[in-house]
Formats: sequence, C-alpha cells, structure tokens
Amino acid sequence: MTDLATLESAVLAQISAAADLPALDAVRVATIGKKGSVSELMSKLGSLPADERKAFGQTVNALKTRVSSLLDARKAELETAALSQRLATERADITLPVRVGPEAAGRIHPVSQVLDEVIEIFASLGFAVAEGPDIESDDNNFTKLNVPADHPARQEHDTFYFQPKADGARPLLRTHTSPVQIRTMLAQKPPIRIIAPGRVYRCDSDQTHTPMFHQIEGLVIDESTHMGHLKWTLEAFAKAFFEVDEVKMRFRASHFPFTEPSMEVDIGAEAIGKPGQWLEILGCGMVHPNVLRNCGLEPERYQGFAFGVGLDRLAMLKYGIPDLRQFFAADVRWLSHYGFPVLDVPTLGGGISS
Ligand code: 2NM
Repeated sequence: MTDLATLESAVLAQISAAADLPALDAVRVATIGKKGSVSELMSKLGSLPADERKAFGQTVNALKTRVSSLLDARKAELETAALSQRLATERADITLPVRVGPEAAGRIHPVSQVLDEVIEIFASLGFAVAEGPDIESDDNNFTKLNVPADHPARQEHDTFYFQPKADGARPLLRTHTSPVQIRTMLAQKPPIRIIAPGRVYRCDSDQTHTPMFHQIEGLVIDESTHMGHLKWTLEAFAKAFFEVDEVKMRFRASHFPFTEPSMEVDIGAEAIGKPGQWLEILGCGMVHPNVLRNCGLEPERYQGFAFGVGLDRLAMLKYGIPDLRQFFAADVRWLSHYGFPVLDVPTLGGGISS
C-alpha cells in the first residue's frame, strides 16, 4: 500500500508538471497506457494470495480512475490556456480592405464588352447572331457580294490571300463579315434578321488601322422591308448604345458594290458629350438585287437592308479610348485601366454599361 501511495503522488506530480498537451499525453501513456506504471500493477494480481486479490484489484482500479480524471482535468486546463494564447495573438483586423482574388481582378477587354452590348441591343430587336469562318472563299467574300473582278479591294495590296489551291481557288482572310450574310441567305429563306460579329482582316497598318479588327454587320430581308425600317433600326441602336434619349443622325450618300442605295451614317457628337461635331459610325444600304439573285432570292419578291459597324471604333468613341493600336498590345496595365469588371454584364434591364 505504501508503494501505491508513493506511485500515486509521483503520478500526480507529473500531471501537474506537464506543461503542454504532448507532455501530458506522454504522462498518460506512462501511467494508464497499456504498459503504464498503474496498468502494470494489475499483473501483480496473480502472485497475491486469493483473499487479497479482490481488495487489491479494487484499490488499483480506483487509483486508475483518479489518475484518469486528473489527466482529463489537466487536459481541459491546457486546452483552455492554448486557446487563450491563440486568441491573444491571432487577432483579425476587420477594418483592413478585402484581399481581391484573381476572379475579381480580371478584366473584360473593351471590344468584348462592346460586342456584348451590341448583341444585347440587337437581340432585343429580334436579331439572331450568325457566325462564319475567318478563312473564306473569294466567292463568298467578293463575287457573291457583287464586287467586280477589277475592284481595288480584291488586290493583293488590300487583302490577305493564301497560296492558291490545286483547283486554282485562292482562300483569303475575310475582309468584312458580309460572307456570313451570304451563307445565311444561301441557307435559309426570308424573313432573315441577323447580326454577324467577328474578326476581319485587311492589309492596312497605321495610326488608325490594324491588320485585324472587329466588325458587326446586320442583315434584314423580307418581302416589304424598306429604308424606313433601316433608319428606325439604326436610330434605335444608336440611342441604346450611346445611352441617350435623342440622337441626331445624318445619312450621306455613299457607294458600296453590295448595296443600292448606299449610305454612310454620322451621329451628332452630343451623344458622347462633344456638341457641334459629327461622328461617322457606320455604313449601310439596301441590299443590291444582284446580291439577292446570287443567293437564290428573287429581287422581285424580296428586299432588305444591311449595315456594317466597326466595333473597335465604337469602343473608342463610347469609352474615350485614344489609341487603336493599344487594343491589341496585350498590355495588362492598359487592360486594367480600360477593361471592365467580369461581372459587369451588359443587359437592357440592368443597364447597357454601368
Ligand atoms: C456595310 C455597309 C453596307 C453589307 C451588305 C451585306 C449583304 F451581304 F447583305 F450584301 N452585308 N453587309 C453592308 C452594306 C456592309 O459595311 C460597312
């Protein structure tokens, strides 16, 4: 019994001396663990006289229970101390600004933003989006569009051609998105109401021209579509795009092989806060009868209008971006300045721009 009392006071001393949770666990293993000093006492049971066994067993079990509950108490004490320590040192300053993650730091390119804006506006007017390949045939890009064989736009000087194929055909990089309209007219009967956005290519490179730029063209064909529809549509577009209630518009006579009559459209620069000036924003006209015929549509039955807008130029005008060439320089500093937040999606309900 003296042995037991000595053992117990030694164990109690170890428990209170344990300074942290790992040290306390070591005491637990060394005492009430499988081969611990308290557990080992039970192995003496066999060598005791039969009449002492019961009392000894009860005494050892009681000791084990006391040691176990002291271990638990010390454990709770150490855990509380550890928590207080963390609370005292790991303080969060909730007045600091939130750290912005990559999804919020990313920016949408102005051309993508303006493309989404234009699509949203024409979608609300009932236009569908049509697409086609960047590499086109001479036929879709020029011939079907009533562009004469000797037209300057067809020259190598203006158009990017690929090497001629075995059959002599020369594929090219489309110089406008009009071949998409050609494909649409060949594939479906009127009524047709589409816009065709995309990249276009011309051998041209200076302050205001890049060899690749972006266009959006539109086409409406039906049995009684007339120039009043064209003017109303473009006015509705200009008001929605520049987010103004009224817009001054000027239609100047022009010439394109694929439309007759053809016009260039200016808007009063009041729309972008520069009163007194005119801004050219697009070209348009009534689709030439030859183009309709080339696509299998009888001009005696069908007529319609088409227009083409430069997206890059629209972006520059609306958002006051000075230099076209910066659009394609892949400079993140430029993009973080002129770009748009990822979740700033243009909608007519929520606002075309915000
Ligand atoms: C423009 C200006 C005027 C145009 C014409 C056609 C088609 F295929 F219907 F003949 N598509 N696009 C057109 C007409 C494009 O861009 C300045």
